[in-house]
Amino acid sequence: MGNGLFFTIGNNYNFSLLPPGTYKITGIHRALGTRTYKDIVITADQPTTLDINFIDNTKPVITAFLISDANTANKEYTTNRKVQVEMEGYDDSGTVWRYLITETPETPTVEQMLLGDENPYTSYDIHSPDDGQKALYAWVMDGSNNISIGSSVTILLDTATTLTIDTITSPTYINYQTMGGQKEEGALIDVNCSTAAIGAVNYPSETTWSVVLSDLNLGNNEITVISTDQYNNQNKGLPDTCNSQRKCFRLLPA
Ligand SMILES: [Ca+2]
Ligand SMILES: [Ca+2]
Repeated sequence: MGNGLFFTIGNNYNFSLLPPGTYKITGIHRALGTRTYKDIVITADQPTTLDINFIDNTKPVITAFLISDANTANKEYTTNRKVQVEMEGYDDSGTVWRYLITETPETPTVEQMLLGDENPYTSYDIHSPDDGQKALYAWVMDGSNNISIGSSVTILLDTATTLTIDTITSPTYINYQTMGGQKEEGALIDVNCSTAAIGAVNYPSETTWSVVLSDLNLGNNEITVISTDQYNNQNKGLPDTCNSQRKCFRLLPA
């Protein structure tokens, strides 16, 4: 008897039967049959019962992870960044300590897990920019900071597109003008005006656009701006002056 002795503790094992020494003992989870190990030291005056706390080395698991459109319940396609979530985790200790959803496959750190929720998510806002196939990853952590393997699902995000047009100067005496505004990332801008020359549309950033119009006609120059995202959702510029439903430069005689 002594170092390295291996035995299994039955119910009500009487430790006083053991001679002094160091023992490696095995605990078997009643439900899972998983084993954990712990070294104990038995001394000459050992009491007959011991309070043994096994170290939890067993990762929790994601037992369910589903996302869907909150209105249609469609699991493959959504028009809303806020999706509905069904999520369940399990740990051998009986308690899942934290739940977390991420948008990258890397295992979160313990600190990141602690920023998660004590309860399973019921909804989630997709943060990553742009539309397209979105992968979400679910994670759970137990009370001993063991983090599960991630579970992932994907859904196609197809949001309505947005467009803004900055305030323009009108009426004006200058027959060339720059206009621009905000747009959805990934969307393309189309500018039309039958009474002026239209330059190429520029994209100073992923979410802004600008264009130069020249040779404006005297009088009203109605301009139509249409934003089209990668899934062909369209948004047209808001109504403006000149009795037009679109932006309008009124060019005055010099
Ligand atoms: Ca565990
Ligand atoms: Ca969109």
